[in-house]
Amino acid sequence: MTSVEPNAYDPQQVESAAQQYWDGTRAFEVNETSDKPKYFCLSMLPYPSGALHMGHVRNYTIGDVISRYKRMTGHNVLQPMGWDAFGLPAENAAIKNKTAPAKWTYKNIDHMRSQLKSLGYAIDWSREFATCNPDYYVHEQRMFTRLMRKGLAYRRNAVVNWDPIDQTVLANEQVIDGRGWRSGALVEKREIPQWFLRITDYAQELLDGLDELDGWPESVKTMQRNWIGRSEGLEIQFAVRDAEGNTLDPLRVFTTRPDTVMGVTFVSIAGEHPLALHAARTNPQLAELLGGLKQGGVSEAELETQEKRGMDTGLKAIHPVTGEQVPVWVANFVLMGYGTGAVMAVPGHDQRDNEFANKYGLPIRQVIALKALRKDETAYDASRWQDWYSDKTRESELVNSGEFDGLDFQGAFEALAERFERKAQGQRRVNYRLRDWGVSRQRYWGCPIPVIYCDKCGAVPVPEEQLPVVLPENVAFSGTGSPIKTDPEWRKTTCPDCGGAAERETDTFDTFMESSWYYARYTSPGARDAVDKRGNYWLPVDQYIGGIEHAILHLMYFRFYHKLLRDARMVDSNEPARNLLCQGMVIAETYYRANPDGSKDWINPADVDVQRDERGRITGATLVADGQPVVVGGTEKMSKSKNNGVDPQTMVGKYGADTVRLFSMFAAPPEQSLEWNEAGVDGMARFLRRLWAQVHKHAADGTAPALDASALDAGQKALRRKTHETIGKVGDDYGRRHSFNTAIAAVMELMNALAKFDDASAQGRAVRHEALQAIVLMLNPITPHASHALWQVLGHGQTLLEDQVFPQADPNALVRDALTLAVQVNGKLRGTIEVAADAAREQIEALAVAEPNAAKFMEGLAVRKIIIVPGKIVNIVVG
Ligand code: ANZ
Ligand code: ZN
Repeated sequence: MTSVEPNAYDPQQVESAAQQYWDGTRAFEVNETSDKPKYFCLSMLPYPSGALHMGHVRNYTIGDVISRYKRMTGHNVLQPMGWDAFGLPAENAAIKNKTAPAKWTYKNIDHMRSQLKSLGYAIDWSREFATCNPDYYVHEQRMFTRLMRKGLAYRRNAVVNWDPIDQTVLANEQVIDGRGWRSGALVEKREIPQWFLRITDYAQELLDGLDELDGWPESVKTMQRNWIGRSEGLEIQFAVRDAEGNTLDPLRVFTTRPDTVMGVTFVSIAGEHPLALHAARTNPQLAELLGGLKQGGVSEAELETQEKRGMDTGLKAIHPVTGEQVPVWVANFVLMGYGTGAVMAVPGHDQRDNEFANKYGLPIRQVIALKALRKDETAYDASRWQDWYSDKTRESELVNSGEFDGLDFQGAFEALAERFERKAQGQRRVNYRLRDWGVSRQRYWGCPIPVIYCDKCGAVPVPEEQLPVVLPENVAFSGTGSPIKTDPEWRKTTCPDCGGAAERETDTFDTFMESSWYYARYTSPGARDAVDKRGNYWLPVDQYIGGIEHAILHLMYFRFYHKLLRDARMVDSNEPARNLLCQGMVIAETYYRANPDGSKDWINPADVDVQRDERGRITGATLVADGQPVVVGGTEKMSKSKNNGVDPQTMVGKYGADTVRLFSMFAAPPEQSLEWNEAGVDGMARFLRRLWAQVHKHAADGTAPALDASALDAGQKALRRKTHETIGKVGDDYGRRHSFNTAIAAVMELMNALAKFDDASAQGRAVRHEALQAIVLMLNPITPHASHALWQVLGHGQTLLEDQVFPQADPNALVRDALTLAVQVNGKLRGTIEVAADAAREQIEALAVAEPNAAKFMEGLAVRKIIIVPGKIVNIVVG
């Protein structure tokens, strides 16, 4: 691009010069010897999918702004980056492109690294790693073998969601309407041996720890609390008899509502419950039902919504209080993995039991009455069971419950707990919804689970000196089976205990394993163990930034792993991150053309010309290629499926990184959705060009004279006050409020004031110089390249702006020497007056009564009293 103006803003040139300087001086490499306070600013690491998307740009720009700001305010800032490099997409790409997953992954990493570098993030690249590297995953393998020895890693059979097409186990979140999220295949339940980490041992600590995380969003903490799902209740025993009257093993139920025990009219058990299996041996119909229940997903949401199904087992349970015999039913909504896999059914007061009882004609009995309802509603109406459903917040009492009648929830809970404990029929119990973490995956592209199976010795952890168990990278990958499962050689090994022939585990870890401790590895590059003493210097993370979609699983595992590191004496702290910011989505307009069959061809915003009305609203759009209209489909999260992604690389190429960064920080507060619109991007580019021109124009007049604060006239003082007010606001917006859009808006306002300030006097130039320097420094966290260049234009040598002190508001500059007071007549606003800040009372009174508009309203009336609210109002009382 040629330009006529010699000093035109050329982002490409400006950005590569700044980046070269940072690289050449290793500006963002940090160590632990600094005497400044440390600050660890961490953004969630990307999956190397192939190209950065706008969500990444937003996430990493927020992190970068905070990092640079913190460094400018005197902190030793670590901002690292790495790659969450294992995972399914690499396998899918390998099948499609016939390349090894490793090769595809490394190629993507190289490309995305250069994309990140083009955005100019202040990253300490010397600490970069990819989690698929054995130097990285050896540490989680070692951790796992230690956990095995401590009994915190164990193997058991577990029912899993099995995708028959992808040949893999799916997480509950990957089952959508009973089908595999990727393949669309009907998901089957399968039981296979798998490795688990005993996260449930930490359930209470994970729950309690949330109370101390003041810097985490309430919404995330609530989601975590619900996921842990602590409930207090009783485990109660029911004796069981079969149809012939033989006594079987008793069954245990878990209930949070022992107060409803007198309303139990049957017992429901899970299809996998031992009693169900026992009964099915002699009942082919039941056996068939149990087979059918294996179909479909295992998630709770799914169980909640699916049609209630069940069957009488023919077994009878003996009511622990009344001795009455109640039937035992298999019910599809009872989970084997929660509580005891058996529920005392109270159809009078529980929704699921109620639906079930209605469907199968089982008796319904009222045992709770709401005090508020009793006066006018006397007869219990089963169809209105919810009116009688009691929660702990509504005052209720027991009815039809014999000796327990009249007790409230708490009273009944205590009385029944005491009774069952005394008779050894039950005890108090705390249950968590949180399940142990199943870490086995039947996939190739993951970290090998370091276990050896020996016929004599069983499952033996791979000895530490034999780690890492390396995943072969140079493999042919067809998609039918993992290369390490199909290779007869890879698994062959000898038993570390007895030296006999043995086989390796061929499952790999869930990729959440790698992302649950990567933050710690950044602190200790090259350490022989996962973390060394540098970990305690940097940890906990001061600011963590990432997407809300990770609010539950990732953040739970991240907190859990930190506690494992602590218990392995590798870190001192209890929690991995003090502050958490979850950025909102990046959304964009969608465009499409409908096909005759109703399907839609989604068209990328880059290929569309948009028409807008005078208020900027979209009125129509046409396809650039043919000039014909397309349908405007509304804003949606940027995604492949709606083809509304805007490529960051294209934007950086067109406008420069600083403009892209500026727009993504200006267009919305960080937690809210950000709508990408190119008109807005254009506006940011214009703003930067204006700043560029102003600084150059100012510099062209030569070195500015020194500022003499005592020699300023009113206009100069006003501009200087504006400068320092802006400094105060921007510092607070960056540091405390993380409100970057308002910080930018304040700088823009200052720019506008500056544009109107045409004072060529010596002090005028000095005041302008101070304002421009402040603007360049204040914008530096957001537009670091332009700031780097403009700082030199303002007469400084090439330097690292992060080591300049962030501007501080001068309190003297903030003092106003003139005040504006409102003038009221009998309490009604009639005008304003300007007075000196130190004006005497008589002066103010004289100016107020002389105010022309106020004088009109006082005509012919006597002044009775003048009330002055200092700095604000003068009220003249007349009558
Ligand atoms: C009787 C009762 C009466 C119940 C009533 C509720 C309301 P939370 O709070 O989630 O812990 N339950 C227990 N184990 C279950 C399982 N494996 N599958 C499905 N449901 C199960 O829920 C505890 C309640 O969920 C328990 O209290 C039990 O039903 C049911 F008016 O017992 B309740
Ligand atoms: Zn052995």
